[in-house]
Amino acid sequence: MRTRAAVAFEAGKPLEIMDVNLEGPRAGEVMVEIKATGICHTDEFTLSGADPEGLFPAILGHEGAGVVVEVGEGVTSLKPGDHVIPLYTPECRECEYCLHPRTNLCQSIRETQGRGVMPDGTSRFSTLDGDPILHYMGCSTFSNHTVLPEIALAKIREDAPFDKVCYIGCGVTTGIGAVINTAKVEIGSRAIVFGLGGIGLNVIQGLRLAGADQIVGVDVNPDKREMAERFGMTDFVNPDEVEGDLVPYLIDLTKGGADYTFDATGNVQVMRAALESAHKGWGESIIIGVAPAGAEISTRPFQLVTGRVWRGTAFGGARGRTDVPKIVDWYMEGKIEIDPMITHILSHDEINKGFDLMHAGESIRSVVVY
Ligand code: NAD
Ligand code: AHE
Ligand code: ZN
Repeated sequence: MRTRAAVAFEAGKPLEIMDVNLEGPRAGEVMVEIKATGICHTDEFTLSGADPEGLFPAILGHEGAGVVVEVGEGVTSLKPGDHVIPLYTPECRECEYCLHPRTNLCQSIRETQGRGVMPDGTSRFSTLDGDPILHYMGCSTFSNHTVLPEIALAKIREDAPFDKVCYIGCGVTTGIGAVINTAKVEIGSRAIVFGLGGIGLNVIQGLRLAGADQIVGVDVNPDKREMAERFGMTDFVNPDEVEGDLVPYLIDLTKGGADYTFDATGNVQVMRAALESAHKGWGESIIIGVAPAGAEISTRPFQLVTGRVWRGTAFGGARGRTDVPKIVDWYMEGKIEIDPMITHILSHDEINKGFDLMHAGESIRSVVVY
């Protein structure tokens, strides 16, 4: 069939909106009509050329929601009409990783997903001239229709609005999950969140949900303060306004260091500050930000010898098919908020504007509605 997609032909160039060919789902695959997609910083990271796995031409986008149109042979868990959220971290429930209690990183299709193809090694997308176009993070939600493996789709309730719950496909789950699944924050904790964007704000609402007493937000953009306070931030720190070093300032503010710190910037200097502002003896620092190709983190080993812990999290440690429908329920029951973070709604043709708004620091989440 023909569908309309925003195609990334080259790093650093705007997406081109065009008709493309999409083959129907093969065995174990599902075709989905995407109704809404969020633009995540990671899409920009790949489009800019900073992703070592970045491939072109490709149809980016990994944060979406839509409706099943057609299922391939052998698909049992989904049928046409079901509402779904695509999962860049699938959940096969069979691989060594899915069976291990300490990870959500299902590896059953990771190799082909990283090469921009379906598990059988081929792409379903091509130009109208027949040239192949690659998939992205197994999702390609910047296309009105896409094909995904059955194990990469979470079935969700039908009354959930697509233009809001699409954000659960990455940002919401990553931020809240980092607090609940990865850090396992306890009631009464002190925490510091570096970066108050689309991820950091969700870390903040996760900390509020977990009952943290002190939630310090750190951002170089003072415009991020108001929204972060609305989601539960208790103290705001702009590093550019701190006299002297940031780390001792934060240690003092949190009475000896935070129980938990989170990097939601992707900047390796910030990651170091996050680790070093965690409490001596027990503080844990969680890296969420994705750093550019070749970047490395460093600290003195003494920081770890004296009890601080450095950890990372992908998709907030969530097992998508199991956890995403529950997070949709939390939203529908009013336990978490999403609406205020969706600052811009765009048409498919306006998708490049979403990247411009992100560069200008003017948006939290831009959502494209098809
Ligand atoms: P964003 O651009 O919306 O937010 C980043 C924030 O960091 C901005 O508010 C910016 O002002 C602030 N910032 C930049 N430099 C800073 C500094 N030196 N000190 C303090 N604040 C600084 O991005 P986002 O959508 O929130 O994503 C954040 C990071 O998380 C990105 O690297 C993204 O790729 C990554 N990410 C990771 C996962 C995962 O599963 N691990 C999932 C989604 C996104
Ligand atoms: N090259 C990666 C994209 C970069 C990346 O690290 N992705 C994170 C999620 S960021 C979501 O906004 C991730 O979960 N990685 C796990 C993995 O196995 O790469 C890609 O996915 O193509
Ligand atoms: Zn993302």
